[in-house]
Amino acid sequence: MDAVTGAAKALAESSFAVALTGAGVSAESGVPTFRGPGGLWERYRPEDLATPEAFAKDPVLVWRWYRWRQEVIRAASPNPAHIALARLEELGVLKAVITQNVDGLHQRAGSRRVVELHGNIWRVRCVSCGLVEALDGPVSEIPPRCKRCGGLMRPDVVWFGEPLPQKAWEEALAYAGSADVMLVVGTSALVHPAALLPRVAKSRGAVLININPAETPLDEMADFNIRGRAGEVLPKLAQAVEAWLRT
Ligand code: BV8
Ligand code: ZN
Repeated sequence: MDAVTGAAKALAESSFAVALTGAGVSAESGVPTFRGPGGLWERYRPEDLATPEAFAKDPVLVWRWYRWRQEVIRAASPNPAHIALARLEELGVLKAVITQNVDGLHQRAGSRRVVELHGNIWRVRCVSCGLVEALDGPVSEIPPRCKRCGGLMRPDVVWFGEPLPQKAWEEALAYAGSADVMLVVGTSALVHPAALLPRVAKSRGAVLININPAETPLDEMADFNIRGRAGEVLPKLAQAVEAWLRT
């Protein structure tokens, strides 16, 4: 039995499957991964821009990077990978998508239960009074100012060196601890603590399915390693799950 069929059978027979996604799921929507080609931003390492220190030093530079990403993401649409994950939730197979991505594309594809570990690029937060606001497009002024106290607004995302939102992390841990199948897609599994979640699931006996065109540290612990792009593999996987469910 090939990996896709085996993975589909495991998903179809699961009672609590969850997904963990990384930037690779949005790559085929044209949203560059952190380490992918980024034009102007190739000069900077994400660890140098997505940090509180970088923001304190040069909020305008950091905001220019985020506004550029907001423009890219606004022009992007969910790709077949996002849509297949929403379909697996609709089939009652996938209980939740835990994502490291901040682009909101899972929600736009129709996924309802999405845990955002690293926040969302379409929200801003005041560094002084904590006011959180939803954006309906890229920020117009740089840096945006708080309408309540005039303080500096930052992207409401988790930067390197910052703790993850308590509620999101606890939900993600609970899902990983209850899963009997975890579908890991498009993540290099380098960023912590998100990278711990597949290990938590595996330690509780979950079947681990890993979809990535490249090798990752998860390969040796995954039950199914499917080498491929999310936009190609996930629609096939969702179709195969539907076929199993009909048998
Ligand atoms: C914290 C939001 C402590 C912002 C992001 C040394 C060892 C271990 C850990 C550390 C260490 N030094 C420092 C740390 C901690 C650090 C960390 O893990 N660093 C890494 C780099 C080693 N972590 C943190 O700082 C975290 N916080 O630890 O706080 C603490 C605790 C309590 C109290 C105070 C402090 C916070 C981490 C969150 C950072 N924010 N994003 C924003 O988006 O702007 S992380 C960001 O990078 C993304 O969210 C993503 O998750 C991550 C990785 O980026 P990418 O590599 O692009 O994406 P991904 O990993 O998903 O890889 C792309 C994959 O897709 C590749 O595998 C590729 O093969 C694949 N792919 C490509 N195309 C496709 C595809 N797959 C499928 N289909 C395709 N078509
Ligand atoms: Zn404020």
